[in-house]
Amino acid sequence: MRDAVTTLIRTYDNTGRYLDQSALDSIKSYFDSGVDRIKAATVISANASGIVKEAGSKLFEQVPELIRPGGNAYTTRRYAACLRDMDYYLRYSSYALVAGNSDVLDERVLTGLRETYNSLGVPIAPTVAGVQIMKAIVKAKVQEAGTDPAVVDAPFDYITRELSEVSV
Ligand SMILES: CCC1=C(C)/C(=C/C2=NC(=C\c3[nH]c(/C=C4\NC(=O)[C@H](C)[C@H]4CC)c(C)c3CCC(=O)O)/C(CCC(=O)O)=C2C)NC1=O
Repeated sequence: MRDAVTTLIRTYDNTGRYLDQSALDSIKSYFDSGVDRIKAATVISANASGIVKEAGSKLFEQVPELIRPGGNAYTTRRYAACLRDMDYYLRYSSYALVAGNSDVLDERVLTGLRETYNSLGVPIAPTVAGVQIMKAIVKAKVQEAGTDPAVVDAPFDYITRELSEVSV
């Protein structure tokens, strides 16, 4: 599991190069955005269960067939599994925010996920919609807390891109 700095150092060390201007700029931007990313992670940690609950309600409002007979989140067990998955995406996004890097998402969340979802008939499009709804809720809360919400995008968009790619 790597963060922005270790990833960069590894890349440069693999080819025996000193850090160049582009590397140093990207490390600087990692430190410059650090306070905002940590504040955003703090907002997530403090509101996690509320964020998941609200995002779930919004998702099932938008795609009500998910929780009707025949829907993938129908039955208490599958409904709970769906919210638990949303909670995974939120928690690991908060780790990725702090790390300034999506490596933890690849390593702990996304590997093999599409295959699992496909074999269980978990629909990707509404899952991705749920991730984007969580992003919007987190951004609103981060903004309310007086922090630049732009830092929030990266991990949620990464999950969205990686999941959508393989679904088709
Ligand atoms: C930390 C990394 C990690 C992830 C990401 C993860 C996901 C994950 N979600 C699963 C199931 C599931 N995931 C969902 C999710 C949904 N169904 C819907 O209709 C919605 C669109 C969506 C919620 C937004 C559902 C309903 C199941 C249960 C499916 C079933 O058993 O039939 C399963 C199968 C095993 C199980 O039920 O626990 C896994 C492995 N597990 C992990 O360890």
